[in-house]
Amino acid sequence: MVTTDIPERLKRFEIPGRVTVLEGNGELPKIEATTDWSTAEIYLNGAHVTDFQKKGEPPMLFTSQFSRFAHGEPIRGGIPIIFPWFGAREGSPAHGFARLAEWELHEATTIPEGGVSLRFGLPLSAHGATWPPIATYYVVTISDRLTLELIVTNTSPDQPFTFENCLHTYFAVSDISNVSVSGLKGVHYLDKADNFAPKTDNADVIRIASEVDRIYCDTEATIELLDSKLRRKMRIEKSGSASTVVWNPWSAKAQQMPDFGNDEYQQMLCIESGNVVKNKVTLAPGKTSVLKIAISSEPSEQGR
Ligand code: TA6
Repeated sequence: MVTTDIPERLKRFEIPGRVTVLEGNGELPKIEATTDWSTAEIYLNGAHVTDFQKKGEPPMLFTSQFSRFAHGEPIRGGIPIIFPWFGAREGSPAHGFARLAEWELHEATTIPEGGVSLRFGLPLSAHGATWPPIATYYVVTISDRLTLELIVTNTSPDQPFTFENCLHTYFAVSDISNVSVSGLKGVHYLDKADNFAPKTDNADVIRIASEVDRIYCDTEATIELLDSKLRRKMRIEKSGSASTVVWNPWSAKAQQMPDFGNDEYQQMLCIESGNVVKNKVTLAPGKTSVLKIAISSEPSEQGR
């Protein structure tokens, strides 16, 4: 049930100068975190990180000017949590129910040297009655980097649990023409923009000049996203993730998306870490899986 006093209920998690709970867009509760190095904002709706910015740097995440902000609707941008399935599923919401649910904030703490850690839980009510018993947590740690952990435990006494997950991260870029991506050379991928055709790209870096929707499988490699205009390199280090998805809708698809500007494809690139398609996860009863990524940045003198 939707209540308007949620921010008040969350006030007990506030930490002066570090963690503030306030009303965000669409009157949704939002947490603002401030650390010695950075700021971040997270909506309870989807446990959705919509902003991460290091002091003195442009934002690292892109969120659409046209995003919906409403209970039960996905936010366009930031880091949607894709779980427990990736992509379309007949009769069910695309990309699973985790990004549509209002998560609970369980804990907010400071960490040594001025960082902040927030722990969220996915309420059982988000699953629906027929879903297998699982416990799902999300830990967001903000410091000079943004670290995210999606923790899933199969609480069934006797049934395995199979799922997909993905941290569908929208990176902010100066202009898509200034961007190159490294870390995926020679890795097999399924080209969703070409009817899931299996392909391999042997170029040292990927540049984006048209629609790209690629599911790279069997790779735990660190990815680097170089923005030559900003002279910034963003890095995605990961563990517990065997898939990387690279997505930019480009112009024609952008125009079909009601919650995305016609030209916004020029300002973003999704590089998503998770376990999808052939890398889906099966958890034995009582077992836990952790998908962890750390997003950092450094200046880069490298041009194009
Ligand atoms: O991860 C890439 C993708 O699956 C694309 O195919 C694209 O449709 C995108 O996610 C966005 O999906 P959404 O349901 O958020 O519109």
